[in-house]
Amino acid sequence: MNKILVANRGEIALRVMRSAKEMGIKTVAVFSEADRNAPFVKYADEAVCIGPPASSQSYLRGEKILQVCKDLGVDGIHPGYGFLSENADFARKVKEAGITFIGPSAEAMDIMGDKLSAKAAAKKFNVPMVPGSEGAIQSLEEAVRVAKETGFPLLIKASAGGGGKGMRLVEKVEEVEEQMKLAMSEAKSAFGDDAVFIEKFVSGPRHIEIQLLADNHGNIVYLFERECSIQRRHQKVIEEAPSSVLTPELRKQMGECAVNVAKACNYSGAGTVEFLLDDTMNFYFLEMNTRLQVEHPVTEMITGLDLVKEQIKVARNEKLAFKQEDLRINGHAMEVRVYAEDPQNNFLPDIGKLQVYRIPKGTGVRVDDGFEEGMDIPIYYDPMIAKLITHGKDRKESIDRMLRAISEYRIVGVETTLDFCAFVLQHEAFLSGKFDTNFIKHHYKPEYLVKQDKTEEQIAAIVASGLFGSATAAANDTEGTTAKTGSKWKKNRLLQ
Ligand code: MV4
Repeated sequence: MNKILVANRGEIALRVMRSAKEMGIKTVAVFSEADRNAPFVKYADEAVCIGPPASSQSYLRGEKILQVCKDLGVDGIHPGYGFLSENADFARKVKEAGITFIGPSAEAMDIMGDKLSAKAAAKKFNVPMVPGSEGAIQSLEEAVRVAKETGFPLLIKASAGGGGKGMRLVEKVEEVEEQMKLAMSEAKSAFGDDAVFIEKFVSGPRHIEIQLLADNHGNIVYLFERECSIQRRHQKVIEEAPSSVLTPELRKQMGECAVNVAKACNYSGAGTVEFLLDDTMNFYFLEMNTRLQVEHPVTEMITGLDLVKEQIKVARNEKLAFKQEDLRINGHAMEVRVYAEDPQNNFLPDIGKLQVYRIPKGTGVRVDDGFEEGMDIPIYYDPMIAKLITHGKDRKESIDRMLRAISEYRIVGVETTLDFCAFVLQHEAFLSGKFDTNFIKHHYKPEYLVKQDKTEEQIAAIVASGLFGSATAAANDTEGTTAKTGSKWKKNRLLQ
């Protein structure tokens, strides 16, 4: 492989290109008009504008991207995450064009993209499932019968859904028929497929996912787990590896089950198997993500591997250079997602100009970002500014390091989730490891982040950034009147 096109944008496009560069592989960026000045565009050896800002007119245009590949002699495509990364039809077209798709086969993506076929495949390998229906529910009568057998509360899930999309909670038998009708019509309009299934509702579960790596020669290893239980409306807030609750025995059991899920779809490349873990430490298969995930850096920190390099090596048909016995967990890693969202205002996206943007540094700190000071956060895409990752000898050190790194981060111009993350990291329930996917619902109120005098905070942030002159100029710029002033919240301070 001599030249890779990255069919993505932002931090992940840059992250992929860095690994390609280390491997001596040329890189091509494709970008929308909104990303013309983005670091990933400057970093690439070649860059081509593929359309207007809207994703549907740029990053989702598979045919256009394939044309760029042909024009520039590209021989591999890395899809990153989101956009076309889990689109089996795109993977098929890439292959038909004689280009290597850096990811699993279209067939594996088809099986795992449909939750019912994913469960059917995994079931053949004795992977534990939440009790519920066998396959799609065919009638309202069947729904009522299965619901009674399963017990309440239960979930109706869309087979074409996933990641929390297309789920309905049903508390009692009288609601089953109505909720079934609603679930099916919603699934039909959202996904073009009305197939739904029933699962018993696991209350207060933890979200544990296993990172896998498989080559094209039948070798599969698990790179241990990530715990992603701290979520808000199915958006992950904090991820860590390893989980603070898995024993070595449970880790091995879940790892081997995940390997079986990969076998069930003849998987190749990097992939992730999601499990729910209940309060009695029973685990259940949820779904498999057939892409590199946002939170992959925590796995890189504890294993010492570069997952993008591994993906590229697998795509070049190389054998994995290590076996399961060779792998060890080294220390502990945390990741927080830094979003341009306002935690005081229902996490509404807060887009605008990064008037001051200074990243934390030092031992055990990694920042994967795709912005520079002075850039605007575009309104067209996910408002994630950066991923802040720390590594330490144990969980405590990774948390202490994260709090230190958050306190060094300087962002003026947009509200961010940094202080909100600091709140979570200092909470007794988080520190003790006794938390589940309801943490934010149970423990967070906007009042817990203390409002601070705007002017005082703004001056403090600008002075601390060492950019007094330039930031003052920016703040005085009359054309910048829509740009907000800095973070209003006291750093790392907890009410109560
Ligand atoms: C569940 C569940 C409880 N019981 N399934 C949400 C995302 C999707 N991957 C599956 N999800 C859930 N499925 C049963 N049978 C609870 C969730 C869930 C959840 C799972 C992982 C992380 C955060 C979550 C937040 C709410 C609900």
